Parts: sequence; C-alpha cells; structure tokens
Amino acid sequence: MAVVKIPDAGGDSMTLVEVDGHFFPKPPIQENPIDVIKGIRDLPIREDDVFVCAYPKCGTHWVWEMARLLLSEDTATVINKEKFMIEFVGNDVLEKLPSPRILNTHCLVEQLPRGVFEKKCKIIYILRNPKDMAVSFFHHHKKLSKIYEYDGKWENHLSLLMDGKVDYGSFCTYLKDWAAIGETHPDVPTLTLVYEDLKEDPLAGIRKLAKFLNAEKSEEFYLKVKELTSFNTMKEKKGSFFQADDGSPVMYRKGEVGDWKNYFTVAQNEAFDKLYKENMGDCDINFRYTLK
Ligand code: PPS
Repeated sequence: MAVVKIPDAGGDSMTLVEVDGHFFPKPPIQENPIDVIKGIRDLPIREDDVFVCAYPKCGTHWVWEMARLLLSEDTATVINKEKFMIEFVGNDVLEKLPSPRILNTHCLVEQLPRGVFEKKCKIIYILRNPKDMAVSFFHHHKKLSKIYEYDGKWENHLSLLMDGKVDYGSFCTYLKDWAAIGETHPDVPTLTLVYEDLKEDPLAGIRKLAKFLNAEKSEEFYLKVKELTSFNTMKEKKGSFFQADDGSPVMYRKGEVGDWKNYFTVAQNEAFDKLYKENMGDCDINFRYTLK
C-alpha cells in the first residue's frame, strides 16, 4: 500500500491509498487500512449477509437504511453505515455484528469477498446517472478535507474522475463490471435499484426491496420506511456522522436528480458523453438524467 497524491491539471492534488493497483480512500475509521483492504477477499461471510453495492455517490446510504429498516424493523436506532463497510472495517469488528449483517462497499465485483459467491449472498446493486454522481463526488472530495486533502476546481476534478484517478477508479469500468454480474455470477441473487426510480417512486422501490429480502411488511410499515429514509429525515438524523469543515453534512447534500446541469458546461457535457460512449461500448444503461 502506498499513500499517493494524485495531481489535477490546476495544481491541486487528492490524497488516496493505492492497494494492488486500485485507489481507495484513506479510511476514516480504523488505523490499519492495508490489512483491512487486503483482507477483503478472504473476509469470512455468512449465508444471510446482505451486500449493498454501488459506485460512490449513487445512493448507498439511502438504500442501506431502507434495507436496515426492513430487516430489523428497528425504527428507533440511528446507525452510521460506514461501520458496516468492508473496506473500512475489519473482521475483528464485523464478526461481532448480529445477523443478518447489511454490509456495504464500493468495490468491483471481482474484489468482493469470495464467500459472497460461495454462499450466494443477496446483493443490492444501485445505479445513478453518472453526471449527478460526478457532481456529488466533487463535493464529497472537497468536503472530506481530512481524508482527501483536496481543494481543486470543478473542471479539474471532472478530468480526474473521467480519467479514473479517484478512489474506486473509472466509473465506466465499474459500471461494465457490475452490468456483467448476471453472466459472471448468474447464481448470485442480485437486485438492481436505480436512484432516479427511487426518487420518482420510493414506495415502489421499498416494496421491491422488501420482496427481494423476504422481509415483506404492511403498507403502513412501508410508509414509515419511506418517511424515515426521506432525504430530509436522514439529513437531520444522520447528517452529523460526517461533517465538512463548515459543519455541513457530507453524505446528505441535495439528493436531487439533474443538479449536474448547474455544473457541466456544454463542452464538458459533450466530452463526458463521448467518453461514456467510447468506454461503455455495447453496455448500454438507460440512465435518466432528469425527471419530468
Ligand atoms: S457514499 O459516500 O459514496 O456512500 O455516498 P452515497 O450514499 O452512495 O451517495 C450520496 C448521495 O446520495 C444522496 N442521498 C439521498 N438522496 C435521496 N434521498 C436520500 N434519503 C438520500 N440520502 C443520501 C446524497 O445527498 C448524495 O447525493 P448529492 O447529489 O451529493 O446530494
């Protein structure tokens, strides 16, 4: 492992850790990132472990909370999902968690613990349109100054992201890797949820998730889950877990579809579309970039 400083075109740089050729964030929670990251493949896995997986900034906190509420029915506890993140927390802590554990990660399919495939754990995979992800990731990198030490400009950050020089690497590589999971691991139950669909109709997403998790509940409970996982409620209850230097919550910024239009210039948008088309090839994901 090496701590690396990735320079952008404006002279700013982002601090990351590099493990076996992959970039990760400097873990905020534990002190020995190398052991935890290197140990991911061999992490002991239970049959009833559930995995919430997404490229960063695509809705992990939101869906993790939905799954937690559905599986535990515990509407009182407020928990930080980073405590269940396999690239930050080692087995010494994870093994003490009661089942079913709802683990989460931004890793590629090939980086997941082997046990996920051996035990055929349920995986919830989240997609979000990559332009809104790009804006969200920009703020994430700037606001978590103690982790990333990054203070670059939007345009230079966008280039870093498009070059895959951020934690978890190229988003196109990630999307292609995950799009193929039905072929690479057809026997692993995977539910794909889409951020824009959840925004449009959260109840439909919650019902779908409940069915997938064998955790079907009353309509009344689904309404409760919808309320407890609304952007404003989560921001209010969980916003203090990660705060920027100015006190603003890092994980609950705007929670909207289409904010990218406030950031991308016409030229940046064209370059982004071109990169996407060139890199994604036949892997055509029908992202929605705005909601009606
Ligand atoms: S992380 O740090 O990668 O795990 O972030 P992640 O949770 O995947 O994504 C953060 C973005 O999701 C938005 N968010 C929500 N949107 C709608 N409803 C709810 N409840 C919700 N919770 C989080 C969050 O605001 C980030 O998006 P942006 O666009 O930055 O607001």
